[in-house]
Amino acid sequence: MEQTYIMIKPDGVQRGLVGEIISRFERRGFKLAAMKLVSPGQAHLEEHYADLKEKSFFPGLIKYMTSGPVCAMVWEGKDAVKTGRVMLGATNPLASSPGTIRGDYAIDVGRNICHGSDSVESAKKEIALWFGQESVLQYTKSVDAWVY
Ligand code: RTP
Repeated sequence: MEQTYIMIKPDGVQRGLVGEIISRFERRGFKLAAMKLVSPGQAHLEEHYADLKEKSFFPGLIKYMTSGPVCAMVWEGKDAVKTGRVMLGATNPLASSPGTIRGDYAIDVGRNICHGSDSVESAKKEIALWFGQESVLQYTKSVDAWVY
């Protein structure tokens, strides 16, 4: 089954949206494979967002992302990467449809609550960066037989 890296950004944690976001992925039928609350350092975030380092908003993005703890998660299921992005909504919350996480809870592109891997390849890199040798669990959920 496909895995994706989903991260609740500092504003999502501070606004008390961790439970809400986890709940949406659980209710959809995805399986939580790893989760931790961490305060990432600047170098770690610069690596995560390495492809954006030439963007004018990069310094502000790093400052925002180091402003508090984030909730790092791995979610697993059929088409988890693409579906995870659909559930998050567009990068700019004002362009996100109601019913998506950003469309329901955010306004500003610089405070858009959550991150989701944009491809299976990035998901693999991001899971390795955020979880490294730590265990991403493999287990059976009996409800899976009712989801698939
Ligand atoms: P993410 O990586 O956070 O899931 O976001 P994304 O793929 O939808 O968007 P990306 O273009 O990779 O941008 C990463 C994050 O940078 C911030 N951003 N600010 N114009 C701006 O001020 C601007 N544009 C992007 C957002 O936090 C975005 O999620």
